[in-house]
Amino acid sequence: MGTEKSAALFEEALRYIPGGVNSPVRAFRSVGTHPIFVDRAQGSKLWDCDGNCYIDYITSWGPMILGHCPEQIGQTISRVASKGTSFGLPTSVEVEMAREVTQAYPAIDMVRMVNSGTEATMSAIRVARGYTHRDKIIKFEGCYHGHNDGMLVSCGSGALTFQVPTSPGVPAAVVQDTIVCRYNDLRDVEAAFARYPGQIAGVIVEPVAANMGVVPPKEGFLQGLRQLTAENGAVLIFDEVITGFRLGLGGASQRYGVAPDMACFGKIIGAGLPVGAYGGRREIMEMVSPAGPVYQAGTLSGNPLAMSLGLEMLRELKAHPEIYTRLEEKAACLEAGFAQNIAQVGLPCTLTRVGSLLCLFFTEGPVEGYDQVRHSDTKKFAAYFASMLAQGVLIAPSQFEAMFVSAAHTQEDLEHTIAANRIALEAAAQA
Ligand code: KE4
Repeated sequence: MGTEKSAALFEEALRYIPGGVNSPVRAFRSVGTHPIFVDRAQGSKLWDCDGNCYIDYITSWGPMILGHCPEQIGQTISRVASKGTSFGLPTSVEVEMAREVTQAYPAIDMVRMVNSGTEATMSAIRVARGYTHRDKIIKFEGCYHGHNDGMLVSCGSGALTFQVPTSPGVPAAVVQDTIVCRYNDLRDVEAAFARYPGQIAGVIVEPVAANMGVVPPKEGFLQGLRQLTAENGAVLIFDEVITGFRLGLGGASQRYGVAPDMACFGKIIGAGLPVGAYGGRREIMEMVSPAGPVYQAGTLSGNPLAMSLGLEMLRELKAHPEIYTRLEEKAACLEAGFAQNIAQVGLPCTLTRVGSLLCLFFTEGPVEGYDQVRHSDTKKFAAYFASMLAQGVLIAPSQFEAMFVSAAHTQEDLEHTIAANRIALEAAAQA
């Protein structure tokens, strides 16, 4: 089937919405076609408005770890919504959510709910600055922490996809306190601390970089950041908006055995509704208004509907930790199948995987940071993406994103995906 309805919708959307979409990477610009418009999704499948069915590996960029419309979530929506959707006053479900998050993530004692990952990282950075009375923040090339001004420097995801790492509209004064280091390069971080002694409030890092494709932390990288920040009185902030509750209940902190001072969450904790969160050690979080002087607020923060759905999701994951084992197995199955295909087609590709996050880079390995990632052949990726889509497999429309495996992906889905990957690699080889 064609995608005429999506094309027509996109045409109209362009009249009213910048770029026709409400978030840049959805525009399919980097893969040279118009986006598909979604009609519905169920489990591992997603249907566009032309009736085409796809195995979905975008999964809303991570939230749908259980697949679309999991049974227990659907029942909650009507039950909760019938009692009211927002009050602007505290509710018991916010206390339950805060308890679940802090119990799952031992490094943090307290957590504040916000409405997006961007708000979470923006707020965490403000708190780190308020706590240390310092201004500078270290981030890493290719890492994306949302679109707050100070972080729109050498960032990943959509900004990398469009090769505009530093966005217009961000005053130079705002980014003068943002120091950019190379991911996986502790010497860079050491040099920054030596250059700015006593001035660096914190280091914010994706413990597994998943916005320049998936780039795992090298052995000792996270541990080194932990040591350097402790030695220099800086706050270590793990941006676990993608990895939180994805790599396990304790996220990357648990997987790599490194306890940050603060952590940011999003995506999975909202089960697809707008939610973000930031947390930290008690002495840090008690800086946050109204407990302390650092101001942060939000009309819909802790929204009862979003909290209720997120709580259902977290409780399902907590009650069934075998979900994470299955996710690991499914992603490993894809990785093995892709690796076999790459060897047979003989294309210079690098496959990375951490848990249920995968990425196929069209560049020689090893891929350890932005320096290697940026050499990826995005033309070959575009051909690969188009072939996968035509074969009913929907992956992120950008080389610089992750492939997300969900609990709903079946063995049949995986086998179809591996077979499609082989054909799509041949298509990329011709590009
Ligand atoms: P949001 O403000 O989009 O909820 O979260 C920002 C954010 C913060 N930190 C990390 C590690 C993130 O991955 C994100 C957002 N992720 C992208 C996907 N790579 C969102 C997709 C989009 O921008 O449309």
